[in-house]
This record gives sequence, C-alpha cells and structure tokens, in this order.
Amino acid sequence: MLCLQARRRCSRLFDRQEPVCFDLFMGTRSIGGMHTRGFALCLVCCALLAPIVPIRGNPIATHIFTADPEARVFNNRLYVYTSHDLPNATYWDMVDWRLLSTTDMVHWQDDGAVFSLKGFRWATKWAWAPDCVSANGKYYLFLPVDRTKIGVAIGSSPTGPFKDAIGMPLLDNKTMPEAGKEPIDPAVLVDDDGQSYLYFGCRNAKVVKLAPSLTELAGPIETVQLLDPQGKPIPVAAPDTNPVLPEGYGEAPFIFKRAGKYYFVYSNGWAPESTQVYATGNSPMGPFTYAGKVMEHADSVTQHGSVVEFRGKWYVFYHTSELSNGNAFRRSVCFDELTFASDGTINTVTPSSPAKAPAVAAPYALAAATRVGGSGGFDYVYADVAGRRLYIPRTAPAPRITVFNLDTLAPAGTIAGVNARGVAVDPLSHHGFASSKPVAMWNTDTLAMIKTIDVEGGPDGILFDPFNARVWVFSHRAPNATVIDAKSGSVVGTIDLGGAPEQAVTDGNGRIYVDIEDKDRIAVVDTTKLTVTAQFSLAGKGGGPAGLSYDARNRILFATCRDPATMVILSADDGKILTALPIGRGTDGALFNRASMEAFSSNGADGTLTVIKENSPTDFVVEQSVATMPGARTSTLDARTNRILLITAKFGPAPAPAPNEKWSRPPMLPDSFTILTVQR
Ligand code: FUB
Repeated sequence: MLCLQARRRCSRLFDRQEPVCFDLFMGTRSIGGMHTRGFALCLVCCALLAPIVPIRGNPIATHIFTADPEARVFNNRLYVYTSHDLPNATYWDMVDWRLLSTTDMVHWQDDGAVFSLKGFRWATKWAWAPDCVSANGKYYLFLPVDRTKIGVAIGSSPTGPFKDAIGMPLLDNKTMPEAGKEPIDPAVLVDDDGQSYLYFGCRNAKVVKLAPSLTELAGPIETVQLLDPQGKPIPVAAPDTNPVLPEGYGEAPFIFKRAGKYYFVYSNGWAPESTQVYATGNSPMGPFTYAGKVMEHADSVTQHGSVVEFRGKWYVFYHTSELSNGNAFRRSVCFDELTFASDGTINTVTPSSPAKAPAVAAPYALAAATRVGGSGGFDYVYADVAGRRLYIPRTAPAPRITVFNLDTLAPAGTIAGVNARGVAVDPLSHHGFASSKPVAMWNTDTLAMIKTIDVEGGPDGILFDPFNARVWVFSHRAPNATVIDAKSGSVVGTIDLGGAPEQAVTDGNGRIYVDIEDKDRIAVVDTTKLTVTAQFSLAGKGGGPAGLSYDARNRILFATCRDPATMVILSADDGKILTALPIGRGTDGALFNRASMEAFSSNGADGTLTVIKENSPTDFVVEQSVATMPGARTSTLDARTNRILLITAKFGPAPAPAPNEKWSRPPMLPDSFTILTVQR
C-alpha cells in the first residue's frame, strides 16, 4: 500500500555544476527500481538512488531511457510524465512510468518512478504512454497497459504517491468493443468549464467524456473526426494497416486549448517522414481540421509528444532514438521551443536533436585543423556524443587521456597516468573506459577515476555495447576480448575470436561484429552467450580489415581494408558480400552516419576520407575522397552535428631502420598534434 506522504529534499539536480537535492518519496513503492521502506531507509537510499545527470541540452535525461512525454504544468513547475524504455529492450515491454520536472527548462530533476504495472493488479504488461491531469484538488494518472486497457491512478501531488483509483480498468476493449482494437495513448483535456475528455487509440482516434470524478466514463466512446483542409473526412486506416500520409491518424493523441481553439495533436504514423501533426476545431469532441505539422520528423520510429505553455513560452516535447543509435525501443525525451503565427497556426519546429544531415548534398571539406599539441603517440579518437566530450588517449612519454569539449574542441580535462589506445563511454551509467592495461574506468561527469580493472592480453580496440551495457576490450593476442560490465566494472568473461581483432560494431540487439585483421574475416559474436557464431569471409574482396561500421536500418556491414584497399560491403545477416568499392590507402577506421546514409573510411597513408553513399540497400557509390592530412587514420562521428573528427600530427623524416627492421617510425614534430574537423 502507498502510505507515507512525507517527502524530503534529498536528491540532486541533473547539473554537473550544481549538485543539489531532488524529491524522493518514502513508503513501500518502487523508486528508481528499488524499494524503500520508511524514513530511515529512505535517507540512506537517497544518496544511492539520486542520479547525477548533467544537462547538455537534449535529451533531457541520459541516465535512463524515457519516451512518450506528456508535459504538464502544476503549481508553476513543469512535469514530464514518460514511459520508461528498458536499457536492453527489444520491444516496448516497459514496466513502469517515470517523472522528470523542472522550474527553468535548464535544470531537470528525476522524480523517479511514479507508478508501475504492479500497482494495477489486473494488468500484466506494456506500461505505455501516460498522461496526468489535475482536477478536484487531486492528480490523475491515465495509464495504458496490455495494449487493451486504460487504468487511472490517483494521488494528492504531481509526484504521487499514486494508487489504483478504481481497482479495475477505466476502459477495457474486451467489455467495450467500441474502444477499438488498441486503446492506447490516453490524453486528457480538462476544459475551462470543468468537463473532462479522454482521447486515446492507435490507428483510430477515440474520444469519450469523463465523469467529474475522472474515474468513470460519462458518455459514448466516439471516433474523433479528422477533416482535410477542404473539409473532407480523412479516412481511418483499416484495422491492422498503417495510415497513409497525408495525414491519417496513427497514434499519440494530445489536445490543448489556445485562444478558444482546440488543437488536436497526433502522430501521422510510422513512415520515415512521420511526425507530430495537428488539426484544430471549435469543440473538444471535434471535428478537427488538419492544419499542419507541429514539427519535422524526430529521429524515432514512433512519434509521440505533447505541447505545453510554461512561463510565457510554448514547447513541444518529443522523443528520439539518438542516444541508443537508432534503437526504436530505447528512446529519450527532448523538447524544443514552439511558436505560433499571428493566425494561430503552429510554426513547424525543426527538432534540435539530433542535427539532421543537410537535405541538399554538398561536398565534404576539411573545415578546421585545430592544433592542440602535446607530446605522445596516439591511436583512436572517441566522441561521447551525449556527454559532448572528445577523448584522445596519448602514449609515452606522459601517458594520459586528453579530453576536449566536443563542440568547441577546447581542452576539458586530462585523465592522468592512463596508457591507452582507445576509449568507450556508457552514456547511461556515465562510466568511461580506456583500452589500457589495466583498463581505466572513470566518471564521465567529473573525469575522476573510479578504478582500474585487470585484464590480460594487449588492450587495443574498445567498444561499448548498449544491448547489455558491456564494454569489449580487444587484444591481438589471447584472450582476444575481455568483456566488462559497464555499471560495476567487473569482468564478465573473455573470448577467443580466432584472430587479431580490430574495429568492432554492435547491432544493439545482442550481436557484435569484429574485424579479424589477420584472417580477412569478420567474427560474429553472440554477446549473451559470449560465443562466436559465424565468421564472414571477405573472400579476397578486401584484406587486412581495420575498420568496421554498421547500418542498423538495413543490417549492412562496411569493412574497410588495407590490401586491397577497399570497403567491403556485406549483409550482417549472412555475410553475403554486396559489393566492394575502392578507398584510400592506410585505413584504420570506419564510420556510418545513419542521418545521411553514408559510410566513411579514414585513410592515414594518403590523408583522405573516403565517403560512400548508400543509395539503397543494394546500391552503393563512392561519393567523395576528402583530403584530410597524412596520418589521419582513425576517426569518430559526432552524430549530433554530423561532423567527423580525425587526429594526426606532423612527422619528420624517418631515421634509417635498425639492421633487422625494414621500417622505422618517423618522429612526431613537437606540438604538431592536430584535431581535424570534416563536415559539409
Ligand atoms: O511507448 C510505446 C508506444 O510507442 C506508445 O504507446 C506509442 O505512442 C509509441 O510512442
């Protein structure tokens, strides 16, 4: 039972500079995945549960995945009620709902889990898009479950605690077939006259009046009538089919009132260009006439959000899959300011997260060469896109990890004494890892070292796999990979990959692919069982694969090879080679940008960046060879700005090789180390 109402200020805002408190409830309910019982335990738990999450713009939370934001203003504070995508989700099988809040749109507070499936004893699964409204001095959470029912939970504050208001669904399509096949995505309007309306539905929008208690329906369930600008009804999609643009209703209804007009916001489906659109009307029951897009397509398969006025400005909330690199089931809530034209129409918002690739193709160019200097060799460069940091490990004479501001490239810190090749970051736990021996683990907010982790072999490449929040540290000699739990930093296991691994990529769904450089193969690894399930041969189309990137949408691998110097493009499902295209010499890194559907190879020997465009899953062309600088062989993508960062230095003439060597390393010229920025 939810009993204790008392709350304490004992948490921390999501701001690196200002760690202060956030609200936690006491009682027996679940908060942040843990149960607290009573005051004393709560005080202990506060410190453990409160995430410190710095704000760096969108998304507003990076320590958990959040989706389906319904933004509401209560008592001069903005609350965002969200679904809670699971960190390794492969479906929308969420179990609880989260709350984030702010007073200034800059500092966000995690108010924890406000309700979970367990709170509805009649529900089994799928805690999807919530809404919350205030009436009668209470707060009412409307929650869809099982894809067939909507429940209502009641509380006396916006943060709860909430309890099941009626002990049964408010609406269930088994007993109410008129609710339609998928009564999901509830949104409630409490109109100025006190009458409340519940909107819901997937592929078919429904509306029903609520009784003053908000816990009973008070009229028939009706279909929301949508009209095109000529006044003709927009057809409802046939059951089990998706709406065809324009501007059929998909899901995610939301309604607000401005200057006496009702704005009915909805998602127009799941097409690549789908987005939140809106229709306006003079009555909350409709009809509503299509009026335009609220925003351009957000980077997500699903489009779901809300519009809210707060402190004199309007905002649209939405979610994107930016943080999970395009995973449809792991989304993050974002917002942008929204404005109205003088006739009341919405000026379509361009989502700021993530930056879109320019619509018109322009050639890439070396836009900046930022000389940062400093001693020491270098190998990989790594952009922590969510954390807005650029990591570059430097080796002897003073091994360290140098850290830069990803936006400005200004120095942002140093992690001293770490002799590493590469870096990987878990954006949820805010833990950074280096392929050093021992592996270094640090807090990405403070750059403070957490611990070192003993590993065998010679750490070289490194990959963070969000699927099960593990870090893979690769070594040319056995063991070829050491797998580390990113949260705890404990070693999960080691695995032999059958050769010398170079770059690796994750499909985000339980598989990683690894270049096996000395065998001209790509190893396919089951990341749960830690077994190699296949070895894809490059069949002579490329040799010495040193770079690997992945198109998650079409499940295509791009392996960049040194000899012959090609990009071998192959199916990630069965290893079938689709084509091989020429690249520059001396590749040591590959990238894929899903915003522009381009693959890149950074080639150190001839100082070029090869750009290959994926026109379709079977059509690939070399688009450009961008002059970078000799030595710029590894690269990283800032997926938020579509910039590519590379590193290099200037070298003097190589000394004569030692008698038993064919080759000698040229000396790096002092302070010549440079970060290159390539962009359109
Ligand atoms: O979060 C699960 C579902 O995805 C929601 O109910 C839909 O609106 C879509 O965002």
